Amino acid sequence: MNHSSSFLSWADHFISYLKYLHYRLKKESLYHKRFMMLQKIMRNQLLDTFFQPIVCLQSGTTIGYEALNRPAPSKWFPSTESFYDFVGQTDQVFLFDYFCRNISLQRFMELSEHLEAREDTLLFINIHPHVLLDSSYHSGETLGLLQDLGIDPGNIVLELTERSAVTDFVQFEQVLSNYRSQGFRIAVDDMGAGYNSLKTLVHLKPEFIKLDKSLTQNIDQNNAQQQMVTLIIEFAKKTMTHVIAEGIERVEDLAYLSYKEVDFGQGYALGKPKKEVMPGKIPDFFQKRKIL
Ligand SMILES: [Ca+2]
Ligand SMILES: [Ca+2]
Repeated sequence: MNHSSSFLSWADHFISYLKYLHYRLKKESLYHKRFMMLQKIMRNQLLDTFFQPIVCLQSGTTIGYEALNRPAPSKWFPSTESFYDFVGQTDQVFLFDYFCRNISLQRFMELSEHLEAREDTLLFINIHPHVLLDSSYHSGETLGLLQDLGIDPGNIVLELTERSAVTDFVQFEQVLSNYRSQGFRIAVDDMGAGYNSLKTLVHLKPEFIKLDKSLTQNIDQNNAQQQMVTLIIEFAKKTMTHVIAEGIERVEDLAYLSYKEVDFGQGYALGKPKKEVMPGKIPDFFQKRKIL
């Protein structure tokens, strides 16, 4: 190799290295900016809480609401999903979970005064299963906040929502029984998506099973979904568990799921998530169709 070609090869390496450094700096600076934004969101409560009604498919009564927290779209987080993905990469998961839980409870109390049967209304709160398992997390903190706000733990349903695997079921059952003894109820969220398998149902014995939209949407046209949902409904009946079908947007899905005697439903066809606490409704034309 002559001098000029060895210089060229060295220069190539050097340029690649500079490019790599540039890429890393850019990535780190993006992370840093996003992290600062997350801190700002928590500090200044820059988060909207939406309440989506959960409706009894037979009577049309709203039994409760799921609290959904979303940051306003920003340059750093163009979508809610990108925001939650980022939170999951940081060491702020527990803190953020705690922040969301508190803000959901406070806002629900502020906004639900007009409800007729407020004392019977349930509030569904998403919670990361690992938060419950963390030894430094004390259930007493949530209880204390509920007491301050005048909420009975019996009105709170904890949705175990993260699509990550629960592996230590023995420990988890103990933690959940502690919560239940305080009055909380448990829902297994996104059933049919990710890791929430039938095994989870057997071990966690939830009071509610929330069927993921991947099982409920277009169910009238999909035999495999119908078989799976039928199986879960039968299991639920035998174990005295309530089923909530999520993602109901089409009247055909609503018709199929109420025909199969699914207890409750959630989705745009019954009520969109709103910044106010507004009861949902079975569409009028659907009610009429049922009578005819
Ligand atoms: Ca949920
Ligand atoms: Ca869900």
